[in-house]
Amino acid sequence: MFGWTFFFAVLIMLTVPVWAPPTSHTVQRSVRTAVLATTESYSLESPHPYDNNYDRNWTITKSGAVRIRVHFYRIDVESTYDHVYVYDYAGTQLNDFVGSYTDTWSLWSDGPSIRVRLKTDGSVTNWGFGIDQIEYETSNSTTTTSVSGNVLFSGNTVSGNLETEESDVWYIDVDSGCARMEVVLRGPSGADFDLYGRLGSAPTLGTNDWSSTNVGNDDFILPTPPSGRWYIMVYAYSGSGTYQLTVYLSYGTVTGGGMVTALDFGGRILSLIAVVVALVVLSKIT
Ligand SMILES: [Ca+2]
Ligand SMILES: [Ca+2]
Repeated sequence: MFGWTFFFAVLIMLTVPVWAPPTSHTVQRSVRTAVLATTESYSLESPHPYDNNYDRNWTITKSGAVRIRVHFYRIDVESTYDHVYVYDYAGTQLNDFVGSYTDTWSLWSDGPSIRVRLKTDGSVTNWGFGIDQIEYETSNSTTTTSVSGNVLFSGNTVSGNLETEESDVWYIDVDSGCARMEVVLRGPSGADFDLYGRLGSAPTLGTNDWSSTNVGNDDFILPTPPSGRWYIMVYAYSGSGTYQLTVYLSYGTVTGGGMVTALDFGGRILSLIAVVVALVVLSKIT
């Protein structure tokens, strides 16, 4: 008899933590950036041979590029005394080539331009440098947002259609004294659409006041939202199709601070039962 009650008491103790209310139902996920890489031929030659006391810069620019690098098919400058420098878009030195190289890429300049410089001293001249290619990357993001006209009213379900990585921005006006804002998103089957919210202006993937990025559908609850115009973005993380979005605003007091979900509630009931059972068991043991 003692053995069984003790066994059940231990079992309940072990079980209870599993049913503890979840501390958070959102996860943060890194944002993918679509990038288009292009390699193209580009001809840039120093004088062959170069002169003594020579110092010249060449800047290569690709508008719209997020980074760029150059390919030297040959570099041949006097060791120690003559230099081929490469600088990034901001003027920071990337490379300092001295001596002989063939088939060499520079480091990446994280901007739309890159600068090459040849600087020589007062004696001994060699062949110089030759560039035959550049490689650059441009962002290929297709995300567009439209804000005007996409107004929401509490309890009214709206819908929209998105392709992967597209987004819609809606807004709803929240008055002072709002106890809770609940945002419910239902995406197309097999897709993963997410929610981003921001007070006062349209959210982005990187700038927002809250986000809900569960796999599949999302239900987000914000207790006591500050009053103002809340912008809510629906983002098609993966898949495409039609979604439904509903925002519920509750005014007045919401029991339990507005954060009690069905699972939380069930967990608390189970915890309560566990405590009562444990007390009964303890009273029998002692
Ligand atoms: Ca020299
Ligand atoms: Ca989701």
